[in-house]
Amino acid sequence: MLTPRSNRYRQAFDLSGFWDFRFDPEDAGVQNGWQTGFSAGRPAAVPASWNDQFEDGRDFLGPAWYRTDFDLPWGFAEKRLQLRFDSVNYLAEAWLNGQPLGLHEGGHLPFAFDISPYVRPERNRLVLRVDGRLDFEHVPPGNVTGGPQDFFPSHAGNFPQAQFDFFPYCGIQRPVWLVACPPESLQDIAVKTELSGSRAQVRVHVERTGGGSALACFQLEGAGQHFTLETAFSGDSAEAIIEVPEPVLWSPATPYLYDLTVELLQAGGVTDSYRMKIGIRTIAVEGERLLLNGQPIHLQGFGRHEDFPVVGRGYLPALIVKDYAMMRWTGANSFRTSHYPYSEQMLDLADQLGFLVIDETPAVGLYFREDGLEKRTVLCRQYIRDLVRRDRNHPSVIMWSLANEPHSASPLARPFFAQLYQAAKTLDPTRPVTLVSFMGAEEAAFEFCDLVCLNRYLGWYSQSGDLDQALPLLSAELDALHAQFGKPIILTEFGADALPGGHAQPPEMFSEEYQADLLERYIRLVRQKPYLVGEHVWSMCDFKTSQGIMRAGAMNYKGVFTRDRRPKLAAHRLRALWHEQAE
Ligand code: GCB
Repeated sequence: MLTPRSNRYRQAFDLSGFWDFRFDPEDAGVQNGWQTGFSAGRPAAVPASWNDQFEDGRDFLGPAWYRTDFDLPWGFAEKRLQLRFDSVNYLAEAWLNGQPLGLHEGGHLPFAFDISPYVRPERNRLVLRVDGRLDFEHVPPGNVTGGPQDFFPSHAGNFPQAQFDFFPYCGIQRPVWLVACPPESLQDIAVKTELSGSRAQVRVHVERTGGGSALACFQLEGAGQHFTLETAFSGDSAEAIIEVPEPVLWSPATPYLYDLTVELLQAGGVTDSYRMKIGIRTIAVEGERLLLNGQPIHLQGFGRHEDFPVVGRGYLPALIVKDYAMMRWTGANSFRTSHYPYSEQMLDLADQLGFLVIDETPAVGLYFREDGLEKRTVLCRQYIRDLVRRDRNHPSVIMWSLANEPHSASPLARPFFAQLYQAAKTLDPTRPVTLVSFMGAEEAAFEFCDLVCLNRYLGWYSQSGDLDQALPLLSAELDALHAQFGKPIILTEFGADALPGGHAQPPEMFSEEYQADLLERYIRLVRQKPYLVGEHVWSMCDFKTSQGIMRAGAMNYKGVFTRDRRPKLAAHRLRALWHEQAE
């Protein structure tokens, strides 16, 4: 699915703004009333989570109703029209002018409905029912009874009862687009880059809608070079391989981007065109190393969240800029989109600024029981497919993460992840595929994943307060995992809560000093072991969680920045360490 863009042939109109909104606690289905015009709603901002916008809806997870009216903008007549939702959490059902458009399950990834048959030049009414209620069959799951919450003290008895450690924000969380394309248009573009010697091969695959004979024209521009190639469509697809001598490679040090333009040529000339930025680079696992453009790379950075006061998980461009500024200030070169795909705009900036991204599906807190397994399998396959299709052209994305911390002890886990791993590899053979686990030696999926990604909290949840005991145990476990799997390891989470402004000498738990010391000792250990190819601190910023006895103020305080992005002592410590490593 192509990211919405505007040019001479196509147009994307952002429907963001204040939409009419109401909660529907009785699940009474107000849809019919809303079609015909009664207005009992209140304004809600789109995009944003609804939970923190009002006094009375924080823990209300749905269903709720959104409604907006629009006229077709100038130039939209005679086009193929779609409504594209960048992210709605969790179930979304839409109607246009009373006609059902469809139902979509799962937040954080885009979906689109064709609206050409139902749309009018004026006074269109779009109605959306959104349901974010937690359910054991959903991914991520919630309200699990007799289930694995016993394993996770941080989730036991929390409210709302999420099977994961972040607040289950709901609503239209990213922009909604009205997209106009020519009746026959470009549908999808996939770019792969390979290096051989001092040349690069840029392989571009394009899909279109409509039949008849047509050509695809490919133009690549950058670094003072310009390449043009034309190929005929065979059916709905066309492919070109562009040879680039002496390319400028994309990397964190030089995040160089080329312009790729694809045009659709039919009898009358150009009928559609799409331009995008691409980077030329390779990423591979070789032995116990991770190689970017053939050179070993070490990841230093964060696990994090899309989370901010008032907007919840809503798209906030200034926050994205700020977060990159803060990550850069610490010396980070990478992050993981824990525990769901982030906005496409976040990845656009990663491409531009040179950050490396582990791109994760929304499959967090998975557990394995026969009931509901089939549905979860279908959903997880949908997530990996939609994630790869959305993000495969970003040079910053160096790895796919299938899941975070599944409860893989069940024998059902291995075949489940083997299948997902294969699906990811088929969709994208160019990137390593991994899974993030707390199970260590017991994680069956590590046998086939390309890297081992491990979360560890020794010195916090175990060996609490005792780093002298924690560190040797961690060191021994890492060596054993390396001996067992023979793969590169990334420590994808480690950390300690620190209450902002809490101090202690000698350091003790919940103080800023203890957090800074724990992180420093972990990082110094990681750097002694060549098979460890990355360290991601948990977490970049403090973030909102469900309420529960493990989370004072319904907050996870493992951030090295506060929720409003002020550095704690640990952020300064990381800055010193990561700059020292760079020297
Ligand atoms: C984890 C989870 C993360 C939690 C973190 C914690 O292992 O992956 O979502 O927030 O631990 O702070 O407990």
